[in-house]
Amino acid sequence: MNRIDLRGSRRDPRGLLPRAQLDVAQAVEKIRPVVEAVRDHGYAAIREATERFDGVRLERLRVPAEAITAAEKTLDPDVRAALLVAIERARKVHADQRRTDVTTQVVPGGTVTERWVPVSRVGLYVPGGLAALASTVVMNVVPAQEAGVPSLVVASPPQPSNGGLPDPTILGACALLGITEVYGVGGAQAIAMLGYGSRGRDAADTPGDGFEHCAPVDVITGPGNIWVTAAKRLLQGTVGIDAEAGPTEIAILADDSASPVHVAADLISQAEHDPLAASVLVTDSPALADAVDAQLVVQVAATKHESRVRESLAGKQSGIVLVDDLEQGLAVVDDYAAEHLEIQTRGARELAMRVRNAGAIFVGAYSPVSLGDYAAGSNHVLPTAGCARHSSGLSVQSFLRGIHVIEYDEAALRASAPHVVALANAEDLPGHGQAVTARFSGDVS
Ligand code: HSO
Ligand code: ZN
Repeated sequence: MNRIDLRGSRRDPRGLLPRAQLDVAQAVEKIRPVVEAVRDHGYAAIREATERFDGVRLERLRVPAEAITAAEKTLDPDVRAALLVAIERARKVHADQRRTDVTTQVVPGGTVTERWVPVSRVGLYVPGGLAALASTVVMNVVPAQEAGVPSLVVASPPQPSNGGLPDPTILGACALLGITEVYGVGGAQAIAMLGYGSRGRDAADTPGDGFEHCAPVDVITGPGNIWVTAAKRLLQGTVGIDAEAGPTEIAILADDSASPVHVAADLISQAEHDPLAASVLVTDSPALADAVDAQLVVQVAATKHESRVRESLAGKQSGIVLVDDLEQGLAVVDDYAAEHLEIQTRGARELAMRVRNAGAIFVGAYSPVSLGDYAAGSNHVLPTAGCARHSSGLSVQSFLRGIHVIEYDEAALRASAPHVVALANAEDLPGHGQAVTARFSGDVS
């Protein structure tokens, strides 16, 4: 791997490891006509785009209930059992994220209540083909369910290999989660369908009675390729959108107590996702750095997706950073704000508590990122590309709105009137003040 030696230097760590830049803005212009066609013509445009991009002729949008049930039955038993464990653990963690309404007595007779209300309908996009990740269904659906979202739908590309239905493992995961509304549509046209619904503005194009249309959702979440990301960007404002996910990242802060075998395996585990994935080791131990490099030679040669992993580890977004001590290491990882940060040092827990920027932190020798990807109970939809500086991963909170409910009685409003009037006049908006004073028939100046 690239080696960056920061020892004895006060070099600013910012920008040491350049992140992959995707040109989403350009992709937005390419998919704009598809999204607008779906908005205007609904199903007719979805069909046309699906034939053009996926080579599948659609006869319906919605996956029949029997196909979802059948997919659950054909799940490999070990995969089924593991999905159930993943779901149960994620439920435990996300159930604890639920929020309770809080009423604050601001003044005698005047209260503000914050009511937490789930959005009504959520659309989860699940990519198909190589990127069909059943665990991602769990990580998106569980927080929405625990938030209390009443209507949840999944869209996933039709697979010619599965008779034009979405990937069977995705369907099986939906069944285990109790999702019954699934659409076999992918790409930008799926995002547009979720955002605008499948009826289209032009009623003449719309199939009539008995056709199972997709109604528009309020929030769209889930990963996807650049076209999906571009369509989500275009739909933003019409619906709520989760963060744009870039290539995955792992940073490991380690000292000489870490096992080079574990460190190398963990770096490979995320490099396996994508040639653009970033794997970064930050250490104060040159001996560990050398031992990890040696381990990588052995482990990369034996890994299944060798060429992808090689490309990712050799990329300029990946590398080993040598620091004088763990204090400097902490500054480097904080600046980098990794999607996943492992701490494999003595006193790892204390160090982890001091980290300010990371999507998720994995503490000690027995908490690898891949545990979190599937079965720790934590969420694996996390901020990439440095967004951990300002954002969090997917959670129950992502599907809730906090609504302030304000209730003052007459005496409380009367006592507040001078303050409203003063500020209203200062902003030259006297009508605001009058809306209060009008209630007291001129007895407030
Ligand atoms: N590491 C990915 C999530 C994932 N890994 C799904 C395997 N399956 C992004 O956090
Ligand atoms: Zn992963």
